Amino acid sequence: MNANLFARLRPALAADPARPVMNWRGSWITAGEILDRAGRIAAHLRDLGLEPGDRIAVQVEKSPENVALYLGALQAGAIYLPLNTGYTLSELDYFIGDAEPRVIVCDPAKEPGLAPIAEKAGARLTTLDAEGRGRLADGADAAGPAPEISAATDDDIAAILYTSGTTGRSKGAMLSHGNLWSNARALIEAWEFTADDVLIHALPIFHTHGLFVALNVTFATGARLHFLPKFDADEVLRLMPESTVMMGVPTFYSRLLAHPGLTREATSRMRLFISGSAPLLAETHRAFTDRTGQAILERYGMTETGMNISNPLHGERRPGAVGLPLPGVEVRITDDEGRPLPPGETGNIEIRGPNVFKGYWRMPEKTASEFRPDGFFITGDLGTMSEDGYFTIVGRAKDLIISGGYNVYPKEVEDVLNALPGVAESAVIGVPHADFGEAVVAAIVLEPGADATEIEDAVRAATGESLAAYKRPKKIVFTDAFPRNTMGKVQKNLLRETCRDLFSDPT
Ligand code: MLC
Ligand code: AMP
Repeated sequence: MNANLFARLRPALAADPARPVMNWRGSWITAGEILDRAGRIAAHLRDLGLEPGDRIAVQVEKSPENVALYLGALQAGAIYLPLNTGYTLSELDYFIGDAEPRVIVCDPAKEPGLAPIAEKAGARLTTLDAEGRGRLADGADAAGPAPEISAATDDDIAAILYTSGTTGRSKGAMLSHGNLWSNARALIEAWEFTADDVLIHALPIFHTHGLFVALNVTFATGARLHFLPKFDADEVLRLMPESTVMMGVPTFYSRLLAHPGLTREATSRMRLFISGSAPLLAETHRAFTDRTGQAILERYGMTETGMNISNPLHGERRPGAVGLPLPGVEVRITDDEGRPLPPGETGNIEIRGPNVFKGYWRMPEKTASEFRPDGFFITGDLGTMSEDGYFTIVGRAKDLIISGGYNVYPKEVEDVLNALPGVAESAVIGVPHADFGEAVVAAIVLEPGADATEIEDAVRAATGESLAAYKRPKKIVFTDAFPRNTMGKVQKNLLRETCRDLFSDPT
């Protein structure tokens, strides 16, 4: 049997082609229309020279055509490589040079800048805009019949998602068809997704959460979705009476709580609110229950593994905890040698299961260093398990900031700052922020004689040029020296303490 993820998602869509499944700006798109577009795009990608196993890099705005591109790429046997729409050309240069895609799909506005990068990589460049128009769509319109679904095994790679690293160099996590399908099935079972569900989809579709968790689960079950270009609290509240489930990052929930329209009545038709990608504060969880009578279901995952742990659909959804291992997923807490620790003790969170990725693209040594000999993947997150089996994330061994659900590795930002004349050294930290959970802050030690105002301008110019907006420091603080431990390492925890009220409301 063909293990291509598309072959597994297709049956529920093909069962009733006339069924409206995706609401985009007030119009419903049918299952048959989505499959038709995916097939045409698959045919066009083949015309462009794309062969099974080739990478296709995609940096386009969210649209139904972008979804069809994802499905069409799978159908054609390509390895789908989605890229955050906020990435700058210098970030794209690295991803494209590393992944060597056969085809790149970009917004027409990015084409002039990307053309030399594509040429260097030997890739074909084509376009798709936010309205779903461009050379890719034209090519699909003119394409011949859809190709057969490309044959794949569970172990073949379906997608590569880049995830930043503590060294500042991003790594491409290779996810197989089997990884993605096993995780979709585990979530369908745990959250009891059915064709009766209607999902509010307000997440971007270039990350695991909005792409795999939300779309694979929806398509596999024949559920429907309200597909929004981005999160908008007014729009989400307007759609709640005709929806059953929402998946979001904690910022969605804090923004909803700040909206007077969030009431028991407004949410009464919803059966499930899911949160993940960043820690949900227990106080947000409780405030949401007080306002709506509904307990948010928090779950825990990551790019390399998909979803691992989830609070139960039936049973206690514990504020501050991420719940119990998903079906088929093994979770353990270990010491630094990988020895399991008893309940109540804090250690490394390690994962094993059919959801765990195949390794980092062209980085065998890095891959090997993140697995234990018995196959457990070391997540870099720290946690604890209670006597009754609930897991809680208590911190991160990796130096990582999560801002509004996006990951920022300080090293990448520090490298940009340290290269500026006048900066003696820098330390980038995450500081509590009511909207984004954590916000990026740069602490800088100036070289003697350097002017702080000039450096602020230089930082804004340099980060604006080379880093996506969510990675840029929201505030810069200057200090004479950093606190250091006896090994000379900057004590970021102490810096964070000093800066903890930077974003607090003075009132
Ligand atoms: C936008 N900005 C951010 C930001 N998002 N800054 C920091 N962190 C973020 N997350 C910038 C904008 O560029 C803008 O900058 C300014 O902040 C204000 O933007 P905004 O209009 O308030 O932001 P908005 O467009 O509403 O976006 C906020 C958001 C969005 C939270 C809705 O970031 C979002 O959809 N996040 C979801 C991320 C996600 O899907 N994560 C899943 C990863 S998968 P300027 O300079 O223009 O003013 C994963 C695995 C798992 O983690 O377990 O799921
Ligand atoms: P990413 O690499 O973008 O997939 O981000 C994955 C990281 O997000 C994990 O390693 C965790 O640090 C974090 N994360 C995801 N879900 C949660 C959660 N529910 N609570 C705390 N952290 C989370």
